[in-house]
Amino acid sequence: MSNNEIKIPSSHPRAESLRIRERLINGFKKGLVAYAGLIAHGRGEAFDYILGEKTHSFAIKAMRTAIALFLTSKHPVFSVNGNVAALVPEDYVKLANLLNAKLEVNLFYRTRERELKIRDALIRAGAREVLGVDEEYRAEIPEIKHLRRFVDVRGIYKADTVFVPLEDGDRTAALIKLGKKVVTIDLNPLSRTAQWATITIVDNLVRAIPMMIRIYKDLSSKDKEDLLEIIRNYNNSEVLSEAMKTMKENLEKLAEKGIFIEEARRFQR
Ligand code: PTJ
Repeated sequence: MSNNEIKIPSSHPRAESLRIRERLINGFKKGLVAYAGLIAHGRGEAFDYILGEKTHSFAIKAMRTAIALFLTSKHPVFSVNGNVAALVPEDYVKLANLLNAKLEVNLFYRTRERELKIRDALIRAGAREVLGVDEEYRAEIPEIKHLRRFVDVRGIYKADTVFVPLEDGDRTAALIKLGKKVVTIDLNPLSRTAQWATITIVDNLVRAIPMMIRIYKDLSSKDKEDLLEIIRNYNNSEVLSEAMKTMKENLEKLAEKGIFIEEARRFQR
């Protein structure tokens, strides 16, 4: 329980959203999440509200392509930040294990203490190996100016495909310029990361990762040629367009009514 000590009744209309928020606050109290991670989450919540807090077909399309890309990559690497470690540690580790992807701690607000705590959280969640915490394997990507430039030679440094949920735009751009494929999850289709990534999954991390595990089960038995066909048919610009149009249409529908909560409307004069 957080320091507010609130117990969320399941009858609360926003119970699920409050539970997720609580998970993040607990992650913050344990030292996994950065201060800015709380702010980032609030931003995500606002976009999720406009999406109707559900997974849309454009996100499923991006997830299917992402799984096809991971399955056909030589060195897929899953980057881990504080929000991922607090919100979806077990499922993230499970998906990485299924895809034979390396897990690497790579923080924007980098401190040694958080790195080690996140590594431990991943190990508790079932990770066999966690990269990004051993000084002896540290390499630098000079194109990145902030602390995320330090990567692991066995991981992001040599990766062909990197999964970076909730990422900073500069690093995404730098990884792309280095010739790597980048998959992100970002509820904001306008963010620089969403714009730069090879594949942008506009969905909530907490819905997307379990859904990707289900998609993996569907795609893992497919031939390589079928997977490559999925990748060839994908267009990230179209997917971002669909996400923005869905947000626009949702807002238009809601704007027609103004007050769209019927019970609240009854209390208006
Ligand atoms: O743990 P660290 O030090 O590596 O820091 C991680 C954060 C997330 C604080 C850092 O990468 C950061 O500052 O990210 P930004 O630039 O705030 O971007 C985060 C993006 O993720 C924003 O576009 C949010 O809308 C989006 N977002 C937030 N929560 C979710 C989300 N997208 C999907 N699911 C979420 N739950």
